[in-house]
Amino acid sequence: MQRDRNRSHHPADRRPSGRRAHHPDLSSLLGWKAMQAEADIPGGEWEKEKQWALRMGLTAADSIEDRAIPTFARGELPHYAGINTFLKAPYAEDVSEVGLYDATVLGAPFDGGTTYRPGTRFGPQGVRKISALYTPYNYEMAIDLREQMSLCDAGDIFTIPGNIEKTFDQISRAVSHVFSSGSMPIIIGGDHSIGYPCVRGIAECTSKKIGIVHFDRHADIQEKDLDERMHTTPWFHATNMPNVPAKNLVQVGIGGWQVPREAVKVARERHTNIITMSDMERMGVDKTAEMALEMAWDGVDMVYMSFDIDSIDCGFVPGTGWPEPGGFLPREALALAGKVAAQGICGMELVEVSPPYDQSEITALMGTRVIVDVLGSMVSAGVLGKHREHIDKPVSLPMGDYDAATHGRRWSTPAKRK
Ligand SMILES: [Mn+2]
Repeated sequence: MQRDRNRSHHPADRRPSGRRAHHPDLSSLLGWKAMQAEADIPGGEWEKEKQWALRMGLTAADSIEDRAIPTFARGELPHYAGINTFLKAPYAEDVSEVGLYDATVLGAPFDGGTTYRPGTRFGPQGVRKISALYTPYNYEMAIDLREQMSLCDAGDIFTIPGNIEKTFDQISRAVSHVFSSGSMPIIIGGDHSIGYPCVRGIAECTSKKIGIVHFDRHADIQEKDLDERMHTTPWFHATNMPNVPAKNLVQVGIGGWQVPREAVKVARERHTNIITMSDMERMGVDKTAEMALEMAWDGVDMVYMSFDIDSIDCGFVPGTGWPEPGGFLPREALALAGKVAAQGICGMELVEVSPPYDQSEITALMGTRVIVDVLGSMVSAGVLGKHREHIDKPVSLPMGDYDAATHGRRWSTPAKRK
C-alpha cells in the first residue's frame, strides 16, 4: 500500500529519540550560510513600499486583517496583478529622470532584422509580464535588489517597423541618453540586430575602449545577410567603431549548424575570440568565465554584455528566432552571466525572446532570470555604477517644449472634467 511504501524501514528512524542518528553539519552548506546572511539585509525599502502603496492605493476594506494591503494593487503584490514594468520597477515616463536610478530597463521592440522566425518585437512586453513573478530577493546570493540598488523602467524605444536603419538611429539615441545619465542601460530586444546600435549608443559617449562578452549559438559577425544589416551582423558593425576592438569581442557558446561561413571568415580575419559550447563543457563554467573575462577586459576600460537567449538549449527556450539544440543548460548560462557581471559591465542587452513562439512564458522567464541574476551578481560584488567614471563624452539631447504647467498632463489631465 502507498503508505507502507513511504514509511522508512531504517532502524534509526524507529528510535523514539529522533529520526537520525548522526545530524550532518549543515553550517558547511551554502544554504545555511545564505539563511544566516538574510538577517543582515536591510528591509527599510520594503516597509517604505508598503506605506507608499497605502497612500497610492487607499487602505483596505475593514475585513482585511493585514493592514499593509491596499485597496488598489500597487507595487510588488499580488504578483498576478498590476500594470507591469520590469520587476514592477517605477516607470520613468519622463526619461529625463533615468539618471536618478542605478540601472534603467528599456525595451527595443524590433524584429525587422530577423531572418527566420519573427515576434521579438513582443519581447520587451513578454519579459516585463513574466518578470512580475519575481521578488527582488535572491536567497542564494543573499541580496535584495529593492534594498540595495535602484531600478526604473523607461518603457520602449519608438522603433520604426520595416526600417532597420532608422530604428538603429532611434536605439543608439535612446541608449546614449540613458548611458550619459550614469544609469546602466539594460536593453530588452528585439532581435539581435539591436546589438550594433546599442553598443554604438554607449561607444559615442566615451573616448574609452569597450570589450564585449557575447553569449550565443551564432557568431553574428558577417557584414550583411540577405543584402542588409540583419540580426546576423551586429558585431561586424560594432567592431568597426574605433573604440570597440574586435580582439575584445568574446563569443561564448558558439556552435551547431547555424553559423554561416562568412561569419567565421570575419571572426578569423578580425581575431575575435570564440569559445564553443564544447570548449565550455570541457573547461567548466569557472574556467570559461575566467578566460572570457581575461580576453574581453584585455586593454579596455568597460565591458558590455550581449545575451542571446538562444545560447541556451532550445528545449528550454522554444520562444526564440533561431532555435538550436545543444546549447547551455540554464544553470550554466546563469552562472556564466553572473560571473561575467561580477567583474562589472557598462550595460547589457537581452535579445531574441519571441513570445509568439513561446510556451508557458518559459523563454521570457529565462530572459528575466538572466537580467536579475546579472543585477544580483553586480550588487553582490559591489560593481554597479563602476563604469560611470569612463563617461567622458555624455550626450545631451533636446526634449520637446511641452509645458505641463500650461498644457496640463495629456488627455488624462486631472485638472477638471471636460
Ligand atoms: Mn543567436
